[in-house]
Amino acid sequence: MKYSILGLSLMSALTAVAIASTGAIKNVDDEASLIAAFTAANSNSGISTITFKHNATIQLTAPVIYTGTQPLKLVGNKTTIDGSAAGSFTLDGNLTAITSDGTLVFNTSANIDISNLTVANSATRGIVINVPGDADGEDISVNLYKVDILNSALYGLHIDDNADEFDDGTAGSAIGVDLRITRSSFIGNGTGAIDFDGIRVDERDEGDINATIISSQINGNGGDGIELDEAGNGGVYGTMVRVSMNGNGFYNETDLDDGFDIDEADAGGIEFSLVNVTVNDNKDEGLDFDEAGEGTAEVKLRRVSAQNNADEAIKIDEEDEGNIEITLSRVSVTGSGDDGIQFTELGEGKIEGKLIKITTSNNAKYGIKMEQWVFEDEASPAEEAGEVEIKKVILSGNGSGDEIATNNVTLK
Ligand SMILES: [Ca+2]
Ligand SMILES: [Ca+2]
Ligand SMILES: [Ca+2]
Ligand SMILES: [Ca+2]
Repeated sequence: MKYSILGLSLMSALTAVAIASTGAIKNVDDEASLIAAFTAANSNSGISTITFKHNATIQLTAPVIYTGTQPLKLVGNKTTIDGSAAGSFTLDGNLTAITSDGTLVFNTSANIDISNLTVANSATRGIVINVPGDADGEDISVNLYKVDILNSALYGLHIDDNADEFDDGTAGSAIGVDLRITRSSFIGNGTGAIDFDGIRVDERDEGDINATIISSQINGNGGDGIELDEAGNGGVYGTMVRVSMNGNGFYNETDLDDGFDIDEADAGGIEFSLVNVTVNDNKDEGLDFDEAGEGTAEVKLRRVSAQNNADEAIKIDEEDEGNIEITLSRVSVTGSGDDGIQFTELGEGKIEGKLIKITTSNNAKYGIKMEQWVFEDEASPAEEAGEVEIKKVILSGNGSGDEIATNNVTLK
């Protein structure tokens, strides 16, 4: 029997939960039973599933922390975990929040699978996954299905493979992060301190970020809706289908934030596809993709609508070796506070691709601006021009006129 190896004191705590012979813990429905379940899983690698009672509400008084090495599945059964008293943070002189707390914390490189669970009102972060610095082997896989993370003071979901307390520098583990999110929502997070996002992935050293997000809402977060932050060897790859990223980035009035922010540095590129996505009313850019170092930014947008974003709606910046490669079709951009669509390519490399069935209207500056430089603002082109195919592209009412603005890019 699995429980025969558990200590007596733990056994008494486990009276409210049942451990089946299959390695599952069932009927979690309050703080004591949740702590008991995590404590059991931390000491017994045979425990692979923790199942909650249907529709329970669990009030936590402290973070609940997983430290096991086995893959763990949480079956939420529509339970809500209220983290309003689960931990705290302090503000330093720069108004940066400092804490290691979260409502649910996983200190592991094992795969984490969570379904049908709500984490609400977290005093710090909602769900936190800390990848140990010495992790190696397979990438960690984080799979969320019908998970709602609502109204966290700091990050909603934070996957942290960055050894630095403030997520600076390039020290992290040798593995990457595979994130899959389906039918989930991240709403109203990041309203307790500056620069906290609905979803934040920090990946450093070796390894990629792979993100697949399907049928989900990432709305009304104080920092970015979602930020994927990768440095060191490796890139950012992924797909979003049927996702909204609306009304994010309002918390820090002196440095507003985006709907979807990708920062990729060092070797490795960005390859991201968005299909049936809305990016409206964000307080900085809608989509803000930055690629630096060796590597290309390859972005495919299909049926994307971006309205009333305070800065550019769709912005891609690429530096150093590598290209901007774009395929945009059925994209509509209106009411941006800067250019509607802005692509800037620097260093060695080109802008290449297609714009098909695009409308861009009533943006404060250009509807579309595409600039290819070796060094920004060089007097004359120092390399072969890029080429972008234009088909059924309509610009109207843009503040800087309704021609596509270019530098060293040929439209055909
Ligand atoms: Ca890594
Ligand atoms: Ca990289
Ligand atoms: Ca590059
Ligand atoms: Ca380049």
